[in-house]
Amino acid sequence: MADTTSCETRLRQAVLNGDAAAAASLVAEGLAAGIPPRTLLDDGLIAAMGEAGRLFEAGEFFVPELLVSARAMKAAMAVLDPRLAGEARTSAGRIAIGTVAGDLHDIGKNLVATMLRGAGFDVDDLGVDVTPSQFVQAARAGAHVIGVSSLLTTTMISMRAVVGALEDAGLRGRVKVMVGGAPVTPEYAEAIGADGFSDNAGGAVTLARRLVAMARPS
Ligand code: B1M
Repeated sequence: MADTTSCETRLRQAVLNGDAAAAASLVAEGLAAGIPPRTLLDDGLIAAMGEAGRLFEAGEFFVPELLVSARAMKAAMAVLDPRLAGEARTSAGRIAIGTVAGDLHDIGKNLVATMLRGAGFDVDDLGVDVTPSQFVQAARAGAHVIGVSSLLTTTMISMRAVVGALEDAGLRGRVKVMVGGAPVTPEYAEAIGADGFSDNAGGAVTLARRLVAMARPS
């Protein structure tokens, strides 16, 4: 009998099972069947990571399970990325993005970077465990916007250090700072002196456009 379970549901399950090959081929199958890339992303991949977090909190998943799920998500993202990125050609501005010092979570940050590239930004991805001085270096290299991601309540405090380091380097007047990540709130962003916050990748693109216009007045 044919499997009538939706592609998004099977994709979610493949990521939770840590089955990278199945996750990648389900994305390809979904795209070929005409399912919009954003549906596969939101209802398949992001939903799976949310469920992995819930299982972790409930004591049903441990770090190894999170790791294999994250690996499956990345394999699926490699297939989805070109379809999310679109075909923008002229540069909308320069953004350096990274995950703060002490924090190794990069799935959300990578997603934001993909969406920014798709919207035409030149993105310098600094990776994970990025120190304040590395963000300063990226600003000196010409970034209009510094994007800082954090997934842990214990590391989000380093976001304040990034803003402080940019101030100390005398760069705060010309570079804007945007922050995001699951524990970050608009109130926290304001309290640390960041210029903007978004809780999702699409919103990050809208915010980046606004911040680049402020950093690079026409
Ligand atoms: Co970790 N982890 N983890 N983990 N992990 C969380 C974050 C946690 C909430 C799980 C839980 O308890 N429910 C919890 C944090 C609790 C807290 O701080 N209050 C946690 C913990 C405790 C830990 C460890 C300490 C576990 C341990 O070792 N005991 C450890 C820390 C390691 C470290 O970083 N030093 C750890 C490790 C890991 C893995 C390595 C196993 C793996 C990460 C793999 C990787 O990223 N390469 C992992 C994972 C996968 C998760 C969960 C399950 C999923 C995170 C994720 O990828 N979400 C997570 C639970 C959860 O979030 N529900 C959890 C999907 C992603 C698309 O969403 O990253 O939120 P997100 O990004 C979104 C938005 O936030 C926003 O846009 C993105 C797209 O919509 N956004 C931005 C993100 N950055 C932005 C930047 C912007 C703008 C928007 O501008 C610059």
